[in-house]
Amino acid sequence: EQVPVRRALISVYDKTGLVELATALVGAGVEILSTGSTAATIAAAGLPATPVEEVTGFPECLEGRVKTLHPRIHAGILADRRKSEHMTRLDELGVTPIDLVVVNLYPFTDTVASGAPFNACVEQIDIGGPSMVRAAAKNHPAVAVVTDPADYPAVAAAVAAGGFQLADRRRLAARAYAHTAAYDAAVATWFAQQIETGEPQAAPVPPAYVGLGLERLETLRYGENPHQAAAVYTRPGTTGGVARATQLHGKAMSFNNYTDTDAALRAAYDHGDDVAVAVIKHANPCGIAVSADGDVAEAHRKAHGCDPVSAYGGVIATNATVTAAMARQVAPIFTEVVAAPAFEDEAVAILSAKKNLRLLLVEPPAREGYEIKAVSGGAVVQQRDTYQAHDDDPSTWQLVSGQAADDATLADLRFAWRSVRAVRSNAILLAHDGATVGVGMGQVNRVDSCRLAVERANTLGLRSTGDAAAEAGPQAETGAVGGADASTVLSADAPERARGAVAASDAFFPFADGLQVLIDAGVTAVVQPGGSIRDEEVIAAARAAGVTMYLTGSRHFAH
Ligand code: 93A
Repeated sequence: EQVPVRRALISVYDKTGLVELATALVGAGVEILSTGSTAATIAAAGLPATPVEEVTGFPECLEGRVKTLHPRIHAGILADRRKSEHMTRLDELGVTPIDLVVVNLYPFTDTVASGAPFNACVEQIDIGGPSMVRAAAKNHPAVAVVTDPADYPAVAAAVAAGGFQLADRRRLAARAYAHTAAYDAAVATWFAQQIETGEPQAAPVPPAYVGLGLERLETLRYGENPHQAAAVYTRPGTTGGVARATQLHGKAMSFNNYTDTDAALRAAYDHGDDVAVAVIKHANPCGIAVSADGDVAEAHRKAHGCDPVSAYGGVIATNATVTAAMARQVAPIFTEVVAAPAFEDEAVAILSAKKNLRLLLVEPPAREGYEIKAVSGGAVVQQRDTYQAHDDDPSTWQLVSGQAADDATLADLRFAWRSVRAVRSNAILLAHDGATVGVGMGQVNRVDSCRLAVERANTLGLRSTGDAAAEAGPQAETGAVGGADASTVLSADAPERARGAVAASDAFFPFADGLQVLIDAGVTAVVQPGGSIRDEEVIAAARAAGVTMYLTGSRHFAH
């Protein structure tokens, strides 16, 4: 099972850790074969490396397009060591086997992200690298394949210890295929977009926003509706945010995708260092959740569970790396966009199987800056409602009714207060255990928002059919989605999730009636700005019910 490494082929674009790895391999008596600038880097460190040309007897040519694409390389990687015919044939052909392949690929995604022209992007599609990676992974019973410089120390250790075990080579092979699948998915998506876009169209939107310092990035197929012309603009100097995202997979982003993704990012990035996931539809949260253990898959399960009916066709954003575990949960749910600062390769491979799902790599959005809203005859411009506002800290709040909240309740109040500002006003948000359980949004009076939050909390939840089901993930389906082991189902007799929940209100209660709706539903603690001329009535209602109430002193409308 343990196969010693005698010969390694190293061909890497990213030279991180290369010299350290080569030093270790040479120290273990391994012969290194290498391509152009990789070989030069190794030689410059005073280490021996055999150029691939010496093995192939064929010069690197066509501006580097053909380097390792040669039978002497691929036969060396692919020969099945368990078959004597293969080994005899290698001998006859004078080919020496290759036991370790270390490759990282041309930076295609970075090139696209840099705004390089079409032909320059095409040139950065690596052909020889993925061929070697896939060949080595196929022949994992004998060959180890490494695509990530982070693995080099482990590689050096394994080689020194006499070679890799079969289990290691299998693990590396699985990761290698996820890596090349993600790479090809990025190429395919970009290519399809080039065809869709075709020749640059005449500008459908006049460059009126130039005066606001914005630059047009791209023309969209249409706006909020198909009869509206639209384009995406960026503010020069801005780095993060959805306008600057790199798309890894899926159809071109639509106008509504941009605005919903922006709302989702805003919700996901509003929780400090906590790992958070937000699911958004029509600019409002279907669910938001954090994971105390930093487990993004858990946060997604909880966010999805708030309102699985509405999550259908939604946009998901997180402030953490999308893991393969989260990707497996998302895959069965019809979703428009998944936006994140990073994705595991395996997650990209899983989600890329969904033709229409857009995967967006997004740098954290800027916390400061201005928002522009067009009004007839002009525009209004305002400073952004900052993430991590000063009133996030419960120690700045004033307890006006009931007992001081215990730690768990206070954590939920803090979560609810940070979440409610991602909800369109009038906003009432119910939360429990780091997750929203009921959201009342967009009503023209607060009492209706309270009713809506309670009604949605008590009708839309996931009901577990068994204890294990709670761990099974969001399998609730809305017709078009099929969950194989749907041990968690959308319930007709859902639990009363408002009972025992905490509530946040984006602005003060003008009367006690809205609060009374929450009290009657069993809400135990409330956080709200205060500042109504009827605050006394409102606080009296809370006191009469023994409900804990904190005032924050500031409000967070969002329209
Ligand atoms: O242009 S290629 O598609 N043709 C090849 O035959 C080939 N062989 C290795 N790209 C090829 N590579 C890639 O070159 C590797 O994947 C790696 O990214 C890069 C290393 O080249 P160098 O050692 O010259 O920097």
